[in-house]
Amino acid sequence: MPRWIEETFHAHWRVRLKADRVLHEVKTPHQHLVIFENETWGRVLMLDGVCQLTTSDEFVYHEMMAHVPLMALAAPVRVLVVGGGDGGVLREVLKHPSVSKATLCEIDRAVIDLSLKHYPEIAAGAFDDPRADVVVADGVAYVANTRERFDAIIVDSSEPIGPSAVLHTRAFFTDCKRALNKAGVLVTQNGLPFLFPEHLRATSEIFASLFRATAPYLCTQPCYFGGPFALNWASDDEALLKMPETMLARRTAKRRISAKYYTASVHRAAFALPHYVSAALARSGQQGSLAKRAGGTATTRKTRRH
Ligand code: SPD
Repeated sequence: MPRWIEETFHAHWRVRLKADRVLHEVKTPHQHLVIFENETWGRVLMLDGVCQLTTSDEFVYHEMMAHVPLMALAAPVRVLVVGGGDGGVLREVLKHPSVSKATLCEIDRAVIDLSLKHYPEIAAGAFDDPRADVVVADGVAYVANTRERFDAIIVDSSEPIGPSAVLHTRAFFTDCKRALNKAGVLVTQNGLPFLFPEHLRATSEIFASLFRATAPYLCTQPCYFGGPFALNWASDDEALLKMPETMLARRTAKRRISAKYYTASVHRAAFALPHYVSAALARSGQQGSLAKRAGGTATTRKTRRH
């Protein structure tokens, strides 16, 4: 009798994947973790009943989390990844030759160890790169206490439930801002706007109150069922959102970034929002900010509250 493993995140519907072989299942000190094989998707990681990645499509999310902020920066040097224990974002960050240190702060050692064991091709050696600094710790405490300053902070969290809930709060994003260099960029995963517009709205409101320029952007991640997946961008450098496609293309070539999803034109286009997404943001009172579009990017400006 084959086992089917369900995503249990949604109250009224379930997606289930056939587990051809369960490779590991454990209740870690932080969450329920299961890794299994599926003929269509490859190896699958689910945490607390939510699909986090599959080896067949992980490149989409990991490339867009890393290259959109880093390609906008002329020469990113210090990067912090919060979460991301599978190493996929770290792998993409380390493709940028100017990066001299990439710190990855993951709360759950089991995610790192089991990812390396069951799909080492995702990290692809990133954890052994001398520029990688791997810290097993609570990301909230790490960001609150670090004296380092980063050119980019990438929050590769799971959903705002369980151990990741704190990674979606104003307090955490405020500390991220403090830990960024002046023209640094913060990006976070922001869920499925079709199903959880309030998640995107809440993060966007926090970002707009902390930063001069914020904008959600989208990618199509096949294993995250429910439409385009949102990432969210915040920075005090407004020019970074207006980076011309030609410049992004030049940097991609110069840095010799090979990617399967990211291109300079995808980068620019990702900030174009379907109406239902911008309408969800407008409902939060950000109408004015969304109206301020600069070459296809939605730039939000609000009074800073700190
Ligand atoms: N709906 C799941 C969103 C998960 C985001 N994090 C994925 C981790 C992959 N590195």
